[in-house]
Amino acid sequence: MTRTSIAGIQGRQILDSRGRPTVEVDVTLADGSFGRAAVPSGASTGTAEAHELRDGDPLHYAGLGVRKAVQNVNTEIAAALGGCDAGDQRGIDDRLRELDGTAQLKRLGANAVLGTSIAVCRAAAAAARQALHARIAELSGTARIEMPVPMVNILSGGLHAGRGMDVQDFLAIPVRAASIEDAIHLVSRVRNAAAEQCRQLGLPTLLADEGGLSPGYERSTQALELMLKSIEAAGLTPGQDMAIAIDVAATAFKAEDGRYHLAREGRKLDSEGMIDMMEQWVKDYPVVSIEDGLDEEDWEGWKALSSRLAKRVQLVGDDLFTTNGERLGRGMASGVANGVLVKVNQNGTLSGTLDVIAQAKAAGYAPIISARSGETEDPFIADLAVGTAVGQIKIGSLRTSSTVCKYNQLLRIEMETAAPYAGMKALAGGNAS
Ligand code: 2PG
Ligand code: MG
Repeated sequence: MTRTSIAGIQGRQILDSRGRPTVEVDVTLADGSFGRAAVPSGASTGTAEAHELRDGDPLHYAGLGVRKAVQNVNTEIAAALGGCDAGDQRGIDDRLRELDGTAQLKRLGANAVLGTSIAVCRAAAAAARQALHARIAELSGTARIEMPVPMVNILSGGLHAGRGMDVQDFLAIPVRAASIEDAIHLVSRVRNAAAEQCRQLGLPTLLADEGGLSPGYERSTQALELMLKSIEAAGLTPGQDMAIAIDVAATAFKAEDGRYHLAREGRKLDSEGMIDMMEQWVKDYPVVSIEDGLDEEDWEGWKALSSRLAKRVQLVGDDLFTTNGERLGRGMASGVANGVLVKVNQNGTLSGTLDVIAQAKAAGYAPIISARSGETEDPFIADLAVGTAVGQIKIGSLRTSSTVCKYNQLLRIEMETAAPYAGMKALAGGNAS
């Protein structure tokens, strides 16, 4: 036993921002140091994601309970990791994977495994009297930390807003901010202007899952027009001060017939048609980043999309890559995309997530740390984005405490470290200026 040996692990079931059960884990070390972590959960999920273990008991939270995952933390995981050195994050994460024994962490549950992995990291940071971002910088070999450029949800559709719009998210990127503090302030003006536009147009102003607005437009160009108007109404210049990102989340509307069903718009498009539509967005609007423009298994379509647009915009794989090194490697080998969304719970462990970030950076792909649409008050990803210096983060809108707690953590870190704002050079696809 040393000072940083794991002395206790305790899991519990808590609720996420959608009121659904999720896993929280506490880790205590021999010297009394403590770490706690809560696990997020997606709605538009990729098939290759690590497995979220749910009870399936219809009488308990309609089958969404995570009591089995919690039990796995409190029994098998606690027994296997008791006495292990929390300072050896890689060793802990390897042990967790080995104990589970399946590629997608199906047996113990990725929620049980990830909660433990992150709580261990926090406890180790506490033992070393280190800030969490500093601990992560050490684990990832980051020489110079940076404050990430936020990609902030303004308008939502898809599975985050009752399919009110076909496309899932329209986001704002503060292109010309001087700091994260400045960036958040500028986006706040846009978010408020968008709400005011909706009010004036008689559109709903109730919040979607990530705190964005859901105007329920039939066509994506209507949403893009609203984005432009909101940026202008905020006193900013579209493209110069504030650019636009889109998460199409196309996997959610690719149908059995192989076509993309834009139900609200009343159109069915093949991959080529989707690519034409995206190209038009880029021509007509200051769109600098497009995520999941095509389905997670439409590799041929992705190749065509990438050869058409990768030099002009950032093309991000979310469902496509699912923070999975093999899938990212396949994309790299075939020239697919130039950016990768990084979600800790898609991967399942902190070390595995850091590996994917390193793999992306080595190949010139832009990693973007991302929250899920079901979040908790755990601000871990703020420290992760700073500590790995990926340069970009996608959190959600500037509403609700599960989202705002991450922005607030970024504000604290900026004040404490005076780390420079990454700026537009962080984006892939010829956006650097
Ligand atoms: C996404 C995320 C966050 P979810 O698609 O990128 O917006 O959503 O967590 O539902 O997968
Ligand atoms: Mg996405």
